[in-house]
Amino acid sequence: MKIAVVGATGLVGGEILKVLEERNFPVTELIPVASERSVGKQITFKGKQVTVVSFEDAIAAKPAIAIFSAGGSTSLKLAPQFAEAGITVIDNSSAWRMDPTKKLVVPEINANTLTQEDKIIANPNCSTIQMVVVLNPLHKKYGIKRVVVSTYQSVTGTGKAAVDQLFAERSGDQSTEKVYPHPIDLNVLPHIDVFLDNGYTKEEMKMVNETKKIMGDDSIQVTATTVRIPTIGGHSEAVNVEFENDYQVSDVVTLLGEAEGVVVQDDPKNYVYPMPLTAHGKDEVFVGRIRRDESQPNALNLWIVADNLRKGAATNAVQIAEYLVKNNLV
Ligand code: 2RA
Repeated sequence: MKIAVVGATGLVGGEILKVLEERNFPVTELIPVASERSVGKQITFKGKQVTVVSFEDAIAAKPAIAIFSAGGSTSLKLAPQFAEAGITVIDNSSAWRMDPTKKLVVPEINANTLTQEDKIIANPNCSTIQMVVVLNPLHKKYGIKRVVVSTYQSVTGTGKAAVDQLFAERSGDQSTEKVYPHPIDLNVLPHIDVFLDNGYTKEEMKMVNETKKIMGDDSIQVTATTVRIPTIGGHSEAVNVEFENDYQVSDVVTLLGEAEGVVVQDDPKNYVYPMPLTAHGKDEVFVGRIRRDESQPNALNLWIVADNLRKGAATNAVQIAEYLVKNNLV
């Protein structure tokens, strides 16, 4: 199958190439695509050099699927052009996520809603994906009323320039481009994406709105504080959940242990809990610190970690592509 990766030279684009390779996705021809200034560059895929092409050449090559990771404005402009050419677009930007005519897909939860008619499929925000993979099985069993989440997000979520800023600050180099309005090394920024009129950031409202859409239940109340921290391995989340019904902690552990895409790491006495350092480069979502919230009836505390470039972006997109292929939807 011919596959285009739009934004192939970016951090997420590079991860998509790795994940396609590792998961042995049936690629007959890889078409790396990027903006004008990267056209002609070489990228490596399965040990071979492949030349980056323009958007126009990619559409003319008619891949079956194009995985986009090129930002919202590129996606708004180009995804419809790819779709009109019969190419199924899986888009990593926020451009289409809340469009009621587009599906917002986490394969473990709602890939079964996809049809051949879905020509632009939205990949959710990284911090939302890892949370809903864990919450969905709990919602099915106990009914979630309310979620309070605080995130600790990796600089890789901002992109390569942010990783460069972190390491430049750490080495004392002041000349590197500043992506954040403040230093990030030895600091914590309660600020991800832009501030909105309601005082929340766009990242926080993504977590609120996307959770309801993916889990197909507008009654789930979510409130979020999203925070950037100086790490690169993945995003971490402290999640407080209030259920309709009571639960046993041991049943929650068993349920999550059996949930698709979830790994329980919960043995605090032996210092076992999820961390960005151990989640880095992995496709699963890790959950630990599973404990009763003793201040509220039917409430639970969780600690969730995943590699935001993997399950939060590349892996989720490739899993959608795998589902399309397996179910003859492309
Ligand atoms: C971040 N959620 O971590 C974004 C990336 N999509 O900044």
